[in-house]
Amino acid sequence: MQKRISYIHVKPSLWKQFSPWTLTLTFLTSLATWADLPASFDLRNVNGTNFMTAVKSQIQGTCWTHGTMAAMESNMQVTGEWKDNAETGEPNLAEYHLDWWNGFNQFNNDDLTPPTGNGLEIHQGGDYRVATAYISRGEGSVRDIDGQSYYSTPTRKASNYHYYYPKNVEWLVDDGESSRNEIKQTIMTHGAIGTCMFWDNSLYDSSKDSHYQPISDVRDPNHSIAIAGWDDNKVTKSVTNGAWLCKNSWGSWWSGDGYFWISYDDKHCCKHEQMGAVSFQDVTRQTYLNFYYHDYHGWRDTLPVEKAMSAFISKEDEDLIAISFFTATNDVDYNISVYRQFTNGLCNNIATVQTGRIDRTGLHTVDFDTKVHLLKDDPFYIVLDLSQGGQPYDKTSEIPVLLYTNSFPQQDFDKYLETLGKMSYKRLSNTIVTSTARTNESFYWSDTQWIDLTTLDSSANFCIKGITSYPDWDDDDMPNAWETQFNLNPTNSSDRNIDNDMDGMSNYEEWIADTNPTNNNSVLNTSIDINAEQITINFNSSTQRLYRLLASDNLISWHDAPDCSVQMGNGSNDQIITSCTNTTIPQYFKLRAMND
Ligand SMILES: [Ca+2]
Ligand SMILES: [Ca+2]
Ligand SMILES: [Ca+2]
Ligand SMILES: [Ca+2]
Repeated sequence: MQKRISYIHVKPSLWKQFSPWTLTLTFLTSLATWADLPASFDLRNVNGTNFMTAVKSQIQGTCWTHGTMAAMESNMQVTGEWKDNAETGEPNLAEYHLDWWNGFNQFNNDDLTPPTGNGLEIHQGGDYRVATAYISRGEGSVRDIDGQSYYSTPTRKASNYHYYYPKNVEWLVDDGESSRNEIKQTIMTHGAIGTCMFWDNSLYDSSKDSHYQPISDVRDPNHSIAIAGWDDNKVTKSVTNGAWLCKNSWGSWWSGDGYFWISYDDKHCCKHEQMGAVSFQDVTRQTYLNFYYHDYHGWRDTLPVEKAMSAFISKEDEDLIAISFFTATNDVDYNISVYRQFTNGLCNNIATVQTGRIDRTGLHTVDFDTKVHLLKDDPFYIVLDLSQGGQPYDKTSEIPVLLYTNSFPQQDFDKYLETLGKMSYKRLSNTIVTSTARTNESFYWSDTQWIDLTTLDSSANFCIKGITSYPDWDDDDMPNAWETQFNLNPTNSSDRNIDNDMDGMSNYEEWIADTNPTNNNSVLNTSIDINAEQITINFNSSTQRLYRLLASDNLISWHDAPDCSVQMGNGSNDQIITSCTNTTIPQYFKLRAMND
């Protein structure tokens, strides 16, 4: 279900006069517009606000799940998305749900029949592309309280899980000062980013809390961490100063506070193309209906063609509202077309077109301006035209893994592998993961016709995903099911702004507030109680809605009312209390009900 917002004003007769309050809002985006980047920056203290979550302590080779969630959690600290969804405490996502259900391991791979037995060893590594494949399928991320379990398998999905989905995952690379500045800017705007390194005790200088692997060292990355800031003057073992501040997952006691530094000159940190600097952005509470895809393992390789197509069949009545895809390079113009027919090798009966430009390599979710209404069993064909870089696709492939464990942090890595009965790091790092494709799923355009991708590689599928919501056929923002329930017309939008039961709220407003549009006793009612210390807004709420109290002294700019955060409705007589008091300047409040 899409988030929709309605402003429901406290009745004018209840507006009261109060003095302004002192409200300190820290918006990181204001920092990000600085022309000059600061010489040092630490997300743990941005003008007194901490945008990093607690340091975790990983079990076995799950560093990459911790690097991923550290970045996603930090993004929600910056945007406020976690709080805006009435979640409690700091953002906390389930690393081990990703560990178990990423689909690349011997425990589960949906592309195998049966789905067990081959691929990565469970708990023994993965990387950001593995994490992004899992996320882009809509399988995660789930909250810590939903699916965090290392020793026993967490339930794969449940109706009470809350899913958090990064609409964009960007891959950056530091190949000079300007790109390094871009990475810094990205950290300031979007929070911590995932990175990688080759951990070896000999490369770590405990006296300076810093790591440096020279370019000449040939060893591949074996550990994942998250970058939380930088210091241009930090002294490391490299000849030039400057280092990234990194959050590790070896406990908050490790190195004093769980954080350490990696030199700007390090071989892999911010340099490795797939794992060096991965930014998980626009993390949102995910309430889509279905994800349609054939690329279960996401981006494994790139085909040098511009135009690709994926064919799907709708599972139920629904609306196609967005697609996700990968771009394999920066600065790509895209053209998405959705068709309803594919006959004689050509697409026809076009349903929608969406065009735009993507700045950076990575996963991108594009919302449609015009959604596509689908009936159960309707075929639909998504054509994606990318101006450059080729088309990312999934195929049976070798997976490099970020693996280092802290179980024996003082122990040499090879010795650690011996304890697991492994021959060498190299053997573990070269694991083939099987992908499966069928004919009539993915096609590429060759001069004058569409060619089935399986003719090139029998395991290959393009990375094109269709994303749907509950159907709203007349585009009046009230879903079919709700309109039908209350005898409204799901194929006529003129009932949107009508007030059928004449209770002062339009049918659409009743949908937003989850009240009954055919009963004038069912309406969002508010009242206000004032005393010297606080103001209480009383209202009747729905357990299916979130509520936010906003305040203003001029009716133009609105802020969260002091000491108030978004809260879930309790389903009956509810209240929000604010500390805003006194009577010299007028204060206005409005209660916002949110359908989420
Ligand atoms: Ca409708
Ligand atoms: Ca309607
Ligand atoms: Ca009404
Ligand atoms: Ca009503």
